[in-house]
Amino acid sequence: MRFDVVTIFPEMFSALTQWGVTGRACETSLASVHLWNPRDFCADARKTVDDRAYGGGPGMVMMAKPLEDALAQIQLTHQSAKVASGPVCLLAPQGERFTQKKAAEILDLGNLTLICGRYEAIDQRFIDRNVDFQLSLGDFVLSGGEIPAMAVMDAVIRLIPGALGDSESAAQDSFINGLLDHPHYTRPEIYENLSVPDVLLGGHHAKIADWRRQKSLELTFRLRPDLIESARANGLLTREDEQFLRSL
Ligand code: 9D3
Repeated sequence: MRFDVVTIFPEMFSALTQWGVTGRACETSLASVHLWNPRDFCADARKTVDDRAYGGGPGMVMMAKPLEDALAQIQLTHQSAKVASGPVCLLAPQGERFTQKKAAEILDLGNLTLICGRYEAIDQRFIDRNVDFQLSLGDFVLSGGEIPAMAVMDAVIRLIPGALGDSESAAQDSFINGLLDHPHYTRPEIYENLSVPDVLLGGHHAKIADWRRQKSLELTFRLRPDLIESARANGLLTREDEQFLRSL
């Protein structure tokens, strides 16, 4: 999976490329992250990438030209390597909500260009001419698109076959099966007078699996009833699951 990222803060991306699962995927070339700074594509000595908004109002607007010149360079690079350059995604509050399903769809694309906005906004003409789709992390205000871009890449990189070790991939099942995860415990057996549920200490694997499934169902039912609805609609609930849910 190849990502090309347009950002005026390329240094931020070491959080993704240097650490943990995503760092290892970059090191082993399962993923690559190429960073492009629109300031490097400015004609003027001041390296201006923003200007005041036509019509007035507070806040600056990112200019179309430096962004478009960065994009042109990305597309040239892909052309020379004889690879398709893939769609262009803008991270923006007005985008569609990013989900696990969209992470899987992006993985299928094989490569993606991500545009990170800063300041108040991006010139609409850049968006109209170049952006194929827009993604948002949700209804809260961040300072720019860099952290959302990293969140998207993290979610996608984890889906690359071989990116997770065996112990890590087990931990993925939970969202894939559409339910919240069950509670987890580790040593010591008693912590501050609180003990680990007996069933987990017994070594009876079928009973443990049943307990975990029920805890998943119960937590999801109480905290995210909407996920129970979609799990049901997607045929992910067994007759035993339905029977247990009726008992709650
Ligand atoms: C307070 C400024 N807002 C005016 C009503 C507009 C605005 C512009 C730029 C709000 C946020 C941003 C920067 N955010 C992103 O670029 C962003 C984002 C977000 O803020 N929340 C959730 N997902 C995303 S994806 C990109």
